[in-house]
Amino acid sequence: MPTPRDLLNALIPVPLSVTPGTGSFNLSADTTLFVPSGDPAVASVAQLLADSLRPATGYALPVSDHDATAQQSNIHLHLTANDSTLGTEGYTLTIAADDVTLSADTAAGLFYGVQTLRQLLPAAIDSSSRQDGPWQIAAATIRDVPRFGWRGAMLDVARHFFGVADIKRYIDLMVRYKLNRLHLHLSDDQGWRIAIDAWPKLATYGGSTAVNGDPGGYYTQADYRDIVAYAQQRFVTIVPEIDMPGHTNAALASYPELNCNDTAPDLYTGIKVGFSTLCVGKDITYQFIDTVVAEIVALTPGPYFHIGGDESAATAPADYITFVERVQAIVQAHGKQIVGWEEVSQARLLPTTLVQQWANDMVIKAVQQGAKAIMSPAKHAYLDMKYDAETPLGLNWAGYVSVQQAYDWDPVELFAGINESDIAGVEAPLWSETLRTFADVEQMAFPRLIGIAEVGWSAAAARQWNTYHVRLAAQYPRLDVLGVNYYRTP
Ligand code: TNX
Repeated sequence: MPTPRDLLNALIPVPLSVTPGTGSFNLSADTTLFVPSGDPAVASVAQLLADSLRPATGYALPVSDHDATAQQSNIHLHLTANDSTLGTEGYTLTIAADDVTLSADTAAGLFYGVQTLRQLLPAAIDSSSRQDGPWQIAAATIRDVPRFGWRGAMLDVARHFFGVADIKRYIDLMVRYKLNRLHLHLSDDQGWRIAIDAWPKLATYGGSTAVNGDPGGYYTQADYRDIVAYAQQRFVTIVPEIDMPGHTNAALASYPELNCNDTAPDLYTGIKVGFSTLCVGKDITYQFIDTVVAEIVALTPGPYFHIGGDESAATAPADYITFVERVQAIVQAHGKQIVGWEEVSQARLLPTTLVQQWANDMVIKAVQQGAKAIMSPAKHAYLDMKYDAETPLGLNWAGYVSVQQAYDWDPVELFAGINESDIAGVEAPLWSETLRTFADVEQMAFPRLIGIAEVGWSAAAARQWNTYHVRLAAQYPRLDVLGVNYYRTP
């Protein structure tokens, strides 16, 4: 069993600074969580903390805004008045023998401090049934600020569909490691996964199947709102992606008028890419996109809309550029910031557009136009790549991505000419051609996603594989308690 002090050295992502103190704090049946009065966002963070600690401890852990007591053994959440060094997501966590004090400029910062606090308790804290304590936390002062604002995961719900409960579980696992963007790949050749009222067959027909003829599915707009609200409460921004002009067979099969020859193709359940395209020359194409964007934007409080744009081999190159520029204007008119896969770099981009690197160096062209980069290099960050030759699931077109390979890279070292200030952050995509169940998703995502989370949060100088893999081993008992089907390194 690791000691409280051991856990202080096992945090992932590794914080900016950890200064050990003397003794330890004891979470007890008398512990109260104190929050400032009149701040529902902070109270919600405290409630999430209390909810996460109650099952294993069996303690009441009330949340109160009457912090007038001289009692000890409490947890205090404070909003600091403009400690500009903490930024919008940083926090300070002070653990003393008597009390725990968590401070941040924002509720998001407090939420990240809470995730740190959870990792400082024994793994049994995550059990859904009552466990024996003691529930001690080593005394320390921790100051922590993320390196990048975009710390993402992407789930391909198009090749195989994963329901609302699965998405919530993914969010729960992500936020433990301080990830803050969940990009949902909502449409592809094999399935359209969100109901659009004005074009209902997209979901009911285009969403009816999946790779290999596996069951399809789609989110109703109520489901989608539910996901967004759940994510928002946990400071995760949902980034919806409608992939276009390629990767659109499901839409083309649902509505013949979207095809240049007015003929709907069959639904597709294979795994080839690059054969479908919306009809770039038709007005109805842009009416369709405008409606789809409008309906999704109405469900999306986050500032981003991802237009895909990858692997459009069936679109003529000049048409591709025309298309991306027109769609960029549509999304801008609906008030969202555009995200696109690296191929969109060939078009004239808005300076606010974000470009997601995955296979090559096209993103340099985007950065030269003032756009910022999201780094998802397939050979490090693609969670659908096999770990090694023995891995039963996944693909290997970008090579094998071992646990070390997923961790041991740095976003600024990928391309000469792309500097820290050009980079919005990192994202780990998980494509689901070979993943039929959520247990399969967990097998590919864990533990590699934890490494990507540290790449996104922690300072480059603080990251080393030699110390990381020891800290990662300390996470495995937690994943065991949570029932995560993670990949065990041979
Ligand atoms: C390439 S990455 C794709 C996806 C596939 C993935 C499989 C990207 C933008 N496009 O359509 O699912 O490879 O790894």
